[in-house]
Amino acid sequence: MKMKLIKGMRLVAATHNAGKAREIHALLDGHYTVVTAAELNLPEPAETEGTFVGNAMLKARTAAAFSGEVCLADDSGLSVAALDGAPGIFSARWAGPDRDFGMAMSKIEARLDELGARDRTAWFTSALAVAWPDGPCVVVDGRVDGVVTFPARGDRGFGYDPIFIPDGHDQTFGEMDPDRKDAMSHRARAFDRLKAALID
Ligand code: ITT
Repeated sequence: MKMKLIKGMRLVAATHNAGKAREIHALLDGHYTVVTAAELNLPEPAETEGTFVGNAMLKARTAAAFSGEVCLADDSGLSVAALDGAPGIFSARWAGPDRDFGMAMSKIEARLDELGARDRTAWFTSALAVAWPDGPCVVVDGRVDGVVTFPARGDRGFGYDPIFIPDGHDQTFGEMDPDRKDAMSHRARAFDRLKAALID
């Protein structure tokens, strides 16, 4: 009974990534008052876990402990099959301290070239965790499959969106209308599961 998200309540989005925060707002559809960890000046924990799920829980729990509020965290990333799933949980770290995703996308292309790999299979994963300040934490994940393409195309979205084409589509996430991305993305699929678990 207690572990539900009641419409109208305030939720802290435990993220410092503006692109993610925008999508979280859109996917919650105005049903919650969302304030971000960046707005509350909450500290960013080191992502020491080895999985998306582990790091999402770590971020949600840390934010809940500091804020005393219900916190929602997303840990996500792009995995490339020919690179054994890299950059994966290291997706943000591949972009360096300046969060240079042009560089991170070039690094993926360069690694594929070095390997002579032709397989462009890739997927995005999002793990979403909701933590209550008194301890409980619920976590789900979602995935969207596709391919990576070079050169990068489109300036919408964020991060690796300009090199990712979801299966069955021609546009990259970087070219797509944000509403279309939000209808099929890894994050949208994780939100569907979260809503099924936590919203009556
Ligand atoms: P927070 O931890 O503060 O939320 P972050 O950017 O560090 O922000 P992550 O550790 O989860 O977040 O890193 C995931 C990276 O993967 C992120 O920086 C993006 O570049 C990339 N990524 C995740 N979802 C994406 C999406 O929908 N489109 C493009 N890139 C995405």
